[in-house]
Amino acid sequence: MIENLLKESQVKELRRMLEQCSRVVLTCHVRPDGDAIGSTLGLAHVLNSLGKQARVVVPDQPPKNLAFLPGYDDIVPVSKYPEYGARLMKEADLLIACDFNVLKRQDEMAPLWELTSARKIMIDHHEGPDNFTDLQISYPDMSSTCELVFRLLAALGLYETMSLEAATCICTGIITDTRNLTVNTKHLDLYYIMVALLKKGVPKRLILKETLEIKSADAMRLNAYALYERLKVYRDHRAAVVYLTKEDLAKFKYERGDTEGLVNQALELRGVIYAAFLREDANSVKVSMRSLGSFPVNKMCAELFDGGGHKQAAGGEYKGDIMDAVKRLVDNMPRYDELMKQAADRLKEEGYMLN
Ligand SMILES: [Mn+2]
Repeated sequence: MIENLLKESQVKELRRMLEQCSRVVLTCHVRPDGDAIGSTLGLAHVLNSLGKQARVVVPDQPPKNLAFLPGYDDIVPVSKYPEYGARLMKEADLLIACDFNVLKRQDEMAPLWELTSARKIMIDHHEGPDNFTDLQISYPDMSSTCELVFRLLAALGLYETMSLEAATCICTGIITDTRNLTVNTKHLDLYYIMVALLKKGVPKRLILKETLEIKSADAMRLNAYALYERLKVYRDHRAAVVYLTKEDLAKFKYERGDTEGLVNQALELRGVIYAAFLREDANSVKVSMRSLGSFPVNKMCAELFDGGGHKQAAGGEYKGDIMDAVKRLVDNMPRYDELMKQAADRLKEEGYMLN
């Protein structure tokens, strides 16, 4: 029931490289999320159970809301342990890069790649990967790197040996990148993959609670404040914009991840087809956009905010004042009205009640 969507030659090469290695470093992008940590830790569990010495070495500290994952305490953040991280990189004979497509996504950790003579594999689902590994396993169609990891393990015949710990990590990446199978679920057999993971005894309720539902009181109030004070709807353009200034963030003791989901909430408004969330950072404005149907927020982010991403989920950055960034977005909305109308017409045809 789970289809084999993988290139046979890649699976073969992966098998060969895994057979030959003994010391493996698994790594991911800076500011890791559930998919980055789930895929690296999940693979580490599997490789360790095969008798390899696998370690997860990441650029910076993973977020606290992933601390429930088995193996979390053994992760080595290079920002905290630079020498130990460098030594593990040097000693490795295989380096597996998960959930990123360009080396600069490793930030301060990228230079460590020059220290190692290990063979290198990319396992990722972002579009337009750079060529910086010996084996590039890149499937932009996949919901998550964890979906890809599961398919690879299944193709290698390792499903039976997958421990509950490994399954829990892999399931977490699928759940966080798809917001519990509500977005990005292109392959229908992803549901069968979930069944296969649940059969291992994966604690789905715990994963949902820890990754998608838990918030601090400050974070909850920050979100409420944002929606009450800083949300504006532009009916004529079927758009919603919400923003937070540095002062707003300081008032509610903002921590990374606190505004996760805010842009999706703005998109829940009836009649709205695209939403933007702008957050004032130390020296720039971070922009995050979401859309329904065919409206391409990646185009908008590329043209207005030097960014990009997927059609329905994209991001960018603005160097300057936050109110200027908001103005830039709003002033440019008419330019995208034609695309907005096309998207709206198609959604109506599909039965969406847009008003
Ligand atoms: Mn991902």
